[in-house]
Amino acid sequence: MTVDATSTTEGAPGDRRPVRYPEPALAARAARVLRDNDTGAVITAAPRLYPHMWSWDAAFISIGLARLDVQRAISELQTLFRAQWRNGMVPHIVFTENDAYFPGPDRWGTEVAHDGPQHVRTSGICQPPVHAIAVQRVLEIGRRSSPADRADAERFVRDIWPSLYAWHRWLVEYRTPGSSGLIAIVHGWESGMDNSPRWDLPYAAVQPGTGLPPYVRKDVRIVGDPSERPSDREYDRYLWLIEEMRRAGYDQRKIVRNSSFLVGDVFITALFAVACDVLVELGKEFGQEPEEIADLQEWADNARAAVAGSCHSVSGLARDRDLRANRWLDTQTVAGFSALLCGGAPDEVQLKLLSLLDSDRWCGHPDLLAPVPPSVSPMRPGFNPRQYWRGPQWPVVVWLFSWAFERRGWHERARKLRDGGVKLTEDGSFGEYYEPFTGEPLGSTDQSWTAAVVLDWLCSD
Ligand code: 2M8
Repeated sequence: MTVDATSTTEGAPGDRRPVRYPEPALAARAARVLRDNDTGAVITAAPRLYPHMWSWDAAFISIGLARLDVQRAISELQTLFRAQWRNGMVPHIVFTENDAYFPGPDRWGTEVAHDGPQHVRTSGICQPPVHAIAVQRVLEIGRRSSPADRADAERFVRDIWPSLYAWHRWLVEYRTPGSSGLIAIVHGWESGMDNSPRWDLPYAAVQPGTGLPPYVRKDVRIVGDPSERPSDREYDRYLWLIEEMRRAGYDQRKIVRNSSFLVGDVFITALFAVACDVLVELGKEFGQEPEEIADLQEWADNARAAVAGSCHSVSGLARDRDLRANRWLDTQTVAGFSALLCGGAPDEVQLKLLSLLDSDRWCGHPDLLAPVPPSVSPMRPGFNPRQYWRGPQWPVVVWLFSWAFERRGWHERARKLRDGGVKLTEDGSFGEYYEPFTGEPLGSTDQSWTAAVVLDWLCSD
């Protein structure tokens, strides 16, 4: 693609966006965001709001980076996996020296853990397991790039495969309690969808104790409108859960047994299923241990069955399960479409989900700027077009569905999501998330994962 970093298109009168970049200029801007957010050691999730490496952000970032520099994409994933805990967990944050983010490494205090890495400071929870998906994408891009990139990418896959296996194994060994088969999270931050209404009921049961050390938030000083961010009451709960884990020495068995929050996460479970499929494919190609490949096959089947088993008998929507209160959580969010990511639900359920996704309750809502799924249906009470994970659209979520649909052979659907994702982001600001009716970028701008998925879309055939 020819890259023209300067050209823009002014919106016509009545357009909801004042400026639109043609694709080559948009790609050039996305590349610049990734370069500017590069500290030399890591690419931060965002320049001011998130000045560290986040686990699932790093996976998406590596996909975008591979379009620019395969070696740099590989090193980003290697940096993340160097911080992998000895028990297999890939931590949700790998901290840089920057102290502009709260809660930072001192608040997490993961030094008390037996399994943490020695050379680097990390948080003590995880995030969605999308890394195998990123590794496969980097491989595909590397193979099409040059003989040297091909060789590097293949060596990288061979080397990182056992670490990916260990990460998946950790999720099965430590995080599949209960009979639902869903992978459980012990903090809403593990879901990646921090204060989604999915977690309102389980969080309501979290009572911050009197021992919660005082704190000062930094995020609300950085975002333009603090009311878009989670409330202080929500932060008390987030921090209380960290306090519980710190007191448990980050011992996973104790945490899963006792923490105030334990929820089977259907979106993570669906991503896990499909990431296991990807690892099986890579494992077979690169001659990994047959027993480990068989484990992954079994884990994928179990996870897929758990997602199918969570689907509501009438709506078909997949549901999370509150494992403390033993109840299904019926909140209707984009995670309800999880069965479309990994397959496995009966055909009639999947058809129902596809027609719901197309309907005016979701992507077909007449007022959306771009026909891609918002985090919550615009028709649901509680939908808020500006509030964090309670209504806006996230380009990375769109990327995941478009990637999964392509993989499932639904090329036209995948293309529509890709086109919608580009339309959403064509103002060139690379927002963290977008107001679905006006397309206003919200949260951070120059968010690395947004730039990365846009680059991938623009460079795809
Ligand atoms: C958001 O999460 C962090 C906590 O992990 C925060 O709000 O401070 C989420 O959107 C999460 O999914 C994302 O990985 C992270 C960095 O982009 O920001």
